[in-house]
Amino acid sequence: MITLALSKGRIYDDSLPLLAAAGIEVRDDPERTRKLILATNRPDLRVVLVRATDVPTYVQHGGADLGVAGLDVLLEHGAEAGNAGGSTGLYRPLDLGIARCRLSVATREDFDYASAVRQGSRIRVATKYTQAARAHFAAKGVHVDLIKLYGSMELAPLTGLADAIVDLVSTGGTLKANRLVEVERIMDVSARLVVNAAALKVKREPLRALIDAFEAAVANGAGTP
Ligand code: PRT
Ligand code: MG
Repeated sequence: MITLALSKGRIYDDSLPLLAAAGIEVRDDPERTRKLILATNRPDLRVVLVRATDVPTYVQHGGADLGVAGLDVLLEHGAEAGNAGGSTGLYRPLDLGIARCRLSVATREDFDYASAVRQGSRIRVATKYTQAARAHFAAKGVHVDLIKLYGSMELAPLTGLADAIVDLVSTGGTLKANRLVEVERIMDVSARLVVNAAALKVKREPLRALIDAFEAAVANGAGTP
């Protein structure tokens, strides 16, 4: 049996066309069932639904053989695992090009980020992405006090909790609705296929075939809308 870890929402939705292109159909709709293990048209393949941030944990520890996770999630997970940039036991073979967004710095419209940076001021930055943020500001030589949040980062500059946030942006609608402006793009983000390294040895043939099928689907543009 091969177990594929996905998270509900955009990762699942964007993965479906890639799965279809690889000849895989999921038997249940995650929005309509409370099941966490979903069968597919392949008797040897099942999908497990986990939180987006738990996908690398499942794959790393063998709760799933492979999974789909955003680069943002992988970078933060790697840092927590004490291994910035990548995690032991996690093989990252493929950029799926789905769930695309960017990690950016945003501030209130009336905060002069450029001059704060130029003057070498200490900037208070609220974010869920502390690892990526720390690396970014360290590389720029900008002094920051990082404030870890778990959600609704947009609120931080509006309440005076922070001068800036580091958050994911796709349409920019959320920033705009909260009168924030994107002042710096840190990196482009997309979802990656991750595979348990030990499983890749034990279940080599079927996992290789699956990775190849995903690769072909990506190359044929199945993941791009
Ligand atoms: O929502 P939950 O707490 O369960 O978990 P999650 O937020 O980790 O999962 P989910 O499904 O929201 O995101 C899964 C992955 O999708 C992320 O890890 C990213 O790699 C990717 N992704 C792509 C995004 C976005 N686009 C995105 N726009 N993840 C989050 N957002 C959020 C962003 O944080 C901000 O609040 O959407 C808002 C901005 O969107 P715009 O369109 O208004 O700019
Ligand atoms: Mg979310």
